[in-house]
Amino acid sequence: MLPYRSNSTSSKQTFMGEYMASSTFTVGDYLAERLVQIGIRHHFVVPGDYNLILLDKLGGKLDLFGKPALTEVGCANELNCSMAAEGYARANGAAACVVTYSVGALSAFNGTGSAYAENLPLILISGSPNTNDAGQFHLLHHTLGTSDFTYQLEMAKKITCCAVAIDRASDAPRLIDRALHAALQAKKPAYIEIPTNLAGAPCMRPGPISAVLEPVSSNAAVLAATIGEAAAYLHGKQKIAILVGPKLRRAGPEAEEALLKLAEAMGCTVAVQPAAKGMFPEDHPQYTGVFWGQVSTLAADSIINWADAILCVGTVFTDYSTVGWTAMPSVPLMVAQMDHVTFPGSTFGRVRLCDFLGGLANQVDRNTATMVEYHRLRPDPVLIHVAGENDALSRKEIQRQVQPMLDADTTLFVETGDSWFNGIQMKLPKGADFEIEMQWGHIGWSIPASFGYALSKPERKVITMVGDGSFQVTAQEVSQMVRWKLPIIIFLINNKGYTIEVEIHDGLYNRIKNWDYAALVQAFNSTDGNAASCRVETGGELASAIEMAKGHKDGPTLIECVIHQDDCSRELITWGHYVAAANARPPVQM
Ligand code: TPU
Ligand code: MG
Repeated sequence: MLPYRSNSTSSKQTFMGEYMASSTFTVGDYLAERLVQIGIRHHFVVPGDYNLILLDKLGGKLDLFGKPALTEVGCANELNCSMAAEGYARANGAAACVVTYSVGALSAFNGTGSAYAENLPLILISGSPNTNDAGQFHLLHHTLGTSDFTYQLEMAKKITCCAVAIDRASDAPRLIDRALHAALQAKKPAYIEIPTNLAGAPCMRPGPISAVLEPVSSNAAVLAATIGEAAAYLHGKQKIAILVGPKLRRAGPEAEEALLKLAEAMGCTVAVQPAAKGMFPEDHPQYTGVFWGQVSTLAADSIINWADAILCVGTVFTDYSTVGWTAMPSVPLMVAQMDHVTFPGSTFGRVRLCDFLGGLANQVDRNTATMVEYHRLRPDPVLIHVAGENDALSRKEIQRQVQPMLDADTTLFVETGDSWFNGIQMKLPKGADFEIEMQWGHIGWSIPASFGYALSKPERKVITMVGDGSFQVTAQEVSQMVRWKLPIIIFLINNKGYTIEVEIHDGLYNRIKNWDYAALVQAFNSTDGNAASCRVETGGELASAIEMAKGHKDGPTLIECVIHQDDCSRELITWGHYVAAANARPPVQM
């Protein structure tokens, strides 16, 4: 790990020095304590003068053994910082991103939007102007050049479940707790704004953390009624299927376990939406693939379209996941979400997903009709062509060679682009995990997000598949993988352009400047880094590069895989046609 910054708050300081006696408990200390108590161990930062005292406080928080309780992780810019925190929240359950006012926060809003869309409790913390400046109508740097300093809070309200600005130190405990509680409950981001002259201001000590952590429990009467309604919905149906969506994981491991129990009690087929890949074990006999209409895997669509009842769990139906609205299930749905369940004609609130699924498992009848039919429909395993050593590298050959790298310890990150389709077609062995950002779909997400994820779970083998266009958006953050010596393996698929956009709608704007990606990573090494990188153009070269990557442990490995510009998956082409058609629908009202 990196040498830790010295705790400059332990001695008196001159700048804002009046609050700096080491024994004084401050607003910054309060925030640090709460972040640690909710399980955060790293905070992602870009410094700026409005947040420096706060950073000192967060970095100065010590654990019982006198070691830093929060490890500060500097990022190259605030977009990457927020995306790294987003990835960390996927692995850790919550994350913190600390930035400066406006110039930092407005960039970090992007990763915050991702956390909202992807249901992750990312705590965005921004330093802000001295509390005296607004009343004195001062014009300040890093602002719009007016004396209104409320705009950032107002903007944050739209992309978080709770946004608070601390105007007085005495309000800090209440407001910080409110924001953290809201984020953890809703699995959405929250925003906390701390003026530069309040981070070091004296503050009350926190009460028990249960006030922040305790989940809202199911209402017993509603739970019983919901389970009764669900049993009635399923009763008399002949062909029942389960469809799992991405919100299942956000409801916690208890919900995933309860779903497994319910599925086994029902004995029916279980398909997943693309963004929920890996949320039901792929080696389970009831697993029937990824359902997204015509580009489904393992013929999941044939069974979902045959079913007369679909129990949807954590599902999200969007233009992308329904392949341009061509794959909305046609039967009336029962949809169980994190805290409510909806039936055709009724909805029940204050029901925790794990309680509902677990309770229903004890009340359902076993009905294997969809499994019986699926055995007749299940496609035979595809015969995979092994390319010759000197054959030009192809998308399929990359897929074939990456597949055996996936094991129980692997987490596969797939980026927007054909990497989505290539990754979704891969088979996840038991224990392997899959991360995708399909709702927000920000190109470049996978580089900082896999970095943040790997910091939280260094025991996992992280593999990232990313296109050349996406890589160019956030490439700098590979340098943090170098700095932290994280052995992330990046497969950069260089098809010389924005192929996913080509398949939706082509134009010259989809061509990009080619880079020497392998050389760029060497530049990040400078004098003290140990990233490995290479460029491969044949199957044989890829095989050697993978062997090299497996042995490279004290830094990332980037393998630039050069393929032909027109080499893309059939699924992307099909999906692109339907998404283009959905985008092109004429206005209903002119
Ligand atoms: O495999 P391939 O070539 O499709 O992937 P690559 O090279 O990463 O290209 C991705 C192209 C792409 C764009 C430009 N996918 N979506 N977009 C639109 C877009 C623009 N800006 C952001 C931040 N996110 C986007 N999704
Ligand atoms: Mg590309």
